[in-house]
Amino acid sequence: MYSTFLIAIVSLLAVPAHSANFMVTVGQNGKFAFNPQTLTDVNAGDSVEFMFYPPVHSATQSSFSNPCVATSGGFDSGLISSSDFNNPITKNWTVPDGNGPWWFFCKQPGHCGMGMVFAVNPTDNETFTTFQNTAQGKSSSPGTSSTSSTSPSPTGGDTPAGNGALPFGGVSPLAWPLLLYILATITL
Ligand SMILES: [Cu+2]
Repeated sequence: MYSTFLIAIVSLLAVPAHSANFMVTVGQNGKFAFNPQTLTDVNAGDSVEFMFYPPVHSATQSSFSNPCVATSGGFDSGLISSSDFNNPITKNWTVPDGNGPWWFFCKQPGHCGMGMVFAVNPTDNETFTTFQNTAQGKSSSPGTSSTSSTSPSPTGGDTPAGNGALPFGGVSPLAWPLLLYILATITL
């Protein structure tokens, strides 16, 4: 009887705090990027609110090994077409049971290849950097680069969004359309 009481107390203490809501912009300021690009310490029952900016983007679940391929049965906002730069269209994803990681991309043609990807709870073995490099077709080696120092990933909530340029393998996301245009011109 006493132990039952104790178990009841312990399970009450184990109940997690209120679920959190994380806001993630998609394509804000004309960038082919999610912001933040990663969320960490996300728990089951939390929700991620994707905020879609013009012109057309999606938040579509994929996998670490195939960043630009939709996972069957996974979350997919569908292609969201918006024209109002001040009032993004929002879609919510409720985090399922488990610790993740969960991987996402934008399925509008061309965007994933420019590194427009997003991760929830990436790990030391499956890092966001590797995921994004794979998306860009730049996967150098399957090994993990455990010694490389990466800049601290923004954590959800308390990091100011919409700050300066995000690293895209050293190339500004705004430069990608220009690069692609130049490449297309050269091959013509
Ligand atoms: Cu997009």
